[in-house]
Amino acid sequence: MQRIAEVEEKAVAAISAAASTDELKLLDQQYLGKKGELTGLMRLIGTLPPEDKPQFGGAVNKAKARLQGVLDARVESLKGGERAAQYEKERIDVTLPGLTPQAGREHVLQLAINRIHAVLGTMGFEYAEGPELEDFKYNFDWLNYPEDHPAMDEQDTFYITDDTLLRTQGTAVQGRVFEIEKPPLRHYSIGRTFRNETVDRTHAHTFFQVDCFMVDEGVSMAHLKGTLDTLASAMFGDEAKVRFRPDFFPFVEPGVDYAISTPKLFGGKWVELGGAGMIHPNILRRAGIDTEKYSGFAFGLGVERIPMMAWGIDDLRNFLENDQRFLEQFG
Ligand code: FA5
Repeated sequence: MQRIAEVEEKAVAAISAAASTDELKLLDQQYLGKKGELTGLMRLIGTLPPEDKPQFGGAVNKAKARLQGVLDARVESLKGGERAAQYEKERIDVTLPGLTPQAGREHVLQLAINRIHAVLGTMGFEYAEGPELEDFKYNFDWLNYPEDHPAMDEQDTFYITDDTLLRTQGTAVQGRVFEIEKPPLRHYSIGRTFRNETVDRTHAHTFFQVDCFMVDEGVSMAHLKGTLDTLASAMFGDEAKVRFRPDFFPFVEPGVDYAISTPKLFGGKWVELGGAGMIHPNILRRAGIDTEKYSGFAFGLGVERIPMMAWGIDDLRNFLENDQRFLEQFG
């Protein structure tokens, strides 16, 4: 009997001192569980004389019931505080302003491309597209490259088979249009081109070109100049001037390279933009076009040069590195 009172007292003291419901769970096991101290006392009953058994059993059960009551009460009182602490930890302040999702923006090259679409579209040119994996025929052969012409080395590229390659110039689209349409023609394309090129500040292995051409009666270099003047003013402002210098491309005769200058940029220095000229009669004849009646101009340009010029970007590798700090500045 003495022992029961001792265990009970010890247990009540421990329960009162417990600081958390977890601790109480342990105490529950320690005293009231299957292997608990009070439960253990009950087992002593077998060693007692028969007349003492009922009294002893009753005392243990009473102690157990009382302990259970004390324990339950303590659990209740600690639970409230613990819940409050948990709520506090997980509290969401609904009055805080929300996080604005970061919206993307159009890539600086896309901005230039959009502008070119707008300008050439307004002048009546129709958009045409060709594949990036192009036939040798359209990229070189039909563009009047004589066999083994050194100009093909200049644009040495990634051949996939003997007859297919990653196109080196947007001009390849010309032959695809000639195959399905007859003059009068006004078309342009914008797309990726590829060259086996040593990469530096002004050269990439993958870059964008615009190619544009027109075939109609009486088309001359004056139309070419007028179109390029309009394009230059739209891209760089009214003061932009276009300069032609003789150059060679197998698919034009005469051929020129052209540069742009405006007082606002690079102190009016000439910046080369691309090549141009009158479409070679061999090409028109191959396409079944009467060269007595029709003539045409063509020009091509590198898209990267436009934002480089407009914003003074001095390294075109920036365009494809996807550095947010660079891209965020435009648009
Ligand atoms: C051509 O590609 C001709 N197809 C252009 C043309 C079209 C001439 C129609 C006549 C008639 P070229 O190789 O010069 O020409 O390239 C044209 C422009 O593409 C260059 O002026 C330059 O702006 C750009 N470009 C060429 N190579 C690279 C390169 N590796 N990286 C970035 N831009 C380039």
